[in-house]
Amino acid sequence: MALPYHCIFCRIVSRDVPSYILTEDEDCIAFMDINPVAPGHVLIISKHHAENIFDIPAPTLQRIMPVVQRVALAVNAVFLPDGINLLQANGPGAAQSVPHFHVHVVPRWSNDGLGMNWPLRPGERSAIEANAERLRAVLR
Ligand code: DGP
Repeated sequence: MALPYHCIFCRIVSRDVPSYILTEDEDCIAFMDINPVAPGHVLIISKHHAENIFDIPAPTLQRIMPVVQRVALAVNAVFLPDGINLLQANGPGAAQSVPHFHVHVVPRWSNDGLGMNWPLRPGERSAIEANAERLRAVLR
């Protein structure tokens, strides 16, 4: 498959752009994020150019997730964070800045000030139920 030349992550896959690669296999590459929000912030990207969760083939995703787990275990062992967030953005409304499928492994420390946490507020039951019904209709 021809790689979109304009895609920065495809250029990392083809080694036209250097990166701090940690591990790779047939389906994915894990490398250090160039704009880390914390020490040990890693990206796992598909080698295949899929834009996001909507178009990555499910079998590819299935093979990538164990690599995400391996990287998370390594980040946990090396940086000893208080926790780890996996983050995977889809579309501009979700602040996806690189339209090539990737998963962030972000080590977290209590009170690290990262704006990824939200307060737990109970939702309105009738709205939750109505939304569940709309989704079940699509998932059926
Ligand atoms: P997102 O905004 O969720 O699409 O995340 C894209 C991430 O990719 C962002 O944290 C910065 C990182 N990034 C962008 N360009 C490069 C690059 O050329 N090299 C590396 N290592 N990371 C990059």
